[in-house]
Amino acid sequence: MVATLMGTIAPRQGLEDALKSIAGSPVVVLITGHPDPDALGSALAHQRICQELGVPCTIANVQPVSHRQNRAMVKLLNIDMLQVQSADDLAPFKYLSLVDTSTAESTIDLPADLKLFSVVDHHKAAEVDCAFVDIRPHMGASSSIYAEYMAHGLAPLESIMGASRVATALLFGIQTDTNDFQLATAADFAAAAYVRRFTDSDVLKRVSRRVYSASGMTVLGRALENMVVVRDFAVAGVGFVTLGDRDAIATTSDFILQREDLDTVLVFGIVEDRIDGSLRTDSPSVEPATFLTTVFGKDRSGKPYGGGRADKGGFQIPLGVLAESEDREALWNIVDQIVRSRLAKVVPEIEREYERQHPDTNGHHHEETSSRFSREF
Ligand SMILES: [Mn+2]
Repeated sequence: MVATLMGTIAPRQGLEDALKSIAGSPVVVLITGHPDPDALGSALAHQRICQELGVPCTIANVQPVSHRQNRAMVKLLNIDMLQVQSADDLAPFKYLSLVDTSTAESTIDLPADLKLFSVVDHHKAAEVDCAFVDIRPHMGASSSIYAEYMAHGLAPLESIMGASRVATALLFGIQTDTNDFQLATAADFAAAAYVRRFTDSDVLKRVSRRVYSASGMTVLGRALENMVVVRDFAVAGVGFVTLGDRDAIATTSDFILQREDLDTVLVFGIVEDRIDGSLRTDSPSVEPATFLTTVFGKDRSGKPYGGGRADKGGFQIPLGVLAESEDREALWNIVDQIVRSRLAKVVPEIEREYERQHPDTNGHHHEETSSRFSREF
């Protein structure tokens, strides 16, 4: 309880007081982006604390749970979420609580009378103004912060019904955001140790197991087939990928990086109306954000296409009106060629290697590849 040293109240007490002051008013925890384990764990804990204090709380999301493991977590822990399509769906709520972020979902307009009530996060943020704010960038996970509230007596896991659901979600959140505890601080370990006693080991084991879906393996297969290697760098285009499989691009990149002679891997495909890609690197000299900006530049508003905090090394480039093209084969060929020529700025040998490794570029191998893409979608 660091804050007490400064003469202010402990965060746990601050949240309790703030929630007591709105007892009976409906709160929504609207998850920003694709729900991940840390956001889900924090949201469940927030909901449980609200219930304890007589505040009705609903967890909601706009964007789908896109990662297979996260879908398993939602299913195995019975996490009930309101799928929000438009501002109307949020009309029943008076207050908005944000977890694991300090910015609300931007893909929908929030109702004007939905009031920001609380922010609990571990990402650095600009000043936030609402009834309760606890932003601690030194913590490895927002789930660690919520676990700490509970350890300090706010809806303690010892006393609440269904503690194992909340505890398991929190542990999974901490585990995921700290990269299996490699990045965990002493406070994260303390939080994890507290929740660990209440977790459901069977669920944890089932959720943590890394499994490739059939479609994920298809994406991986395409990447291995189309991969071009220049020294320790590899690039692989995977064609069209459905929104539900977009995480396969990142897992494919992770997989290829395991090849011993490679230290930087870029995998890209077309997801809906954009190029969606993932850069993974072990190289001490490659900084993903710089690499991506050098290769792809910035958008019109001056923002880089990649380097978002949610997915380090992930990038998205809108295709604009090109996305409307009905000739998917032609569209893919254009995208594939553009990415390669952009990469040539950083890896000049890429074009030559591509020709060498794909000698049939304008011939039948190419058509075969393309027709496989179009057959699938
Ligand atoms: Mn987080």
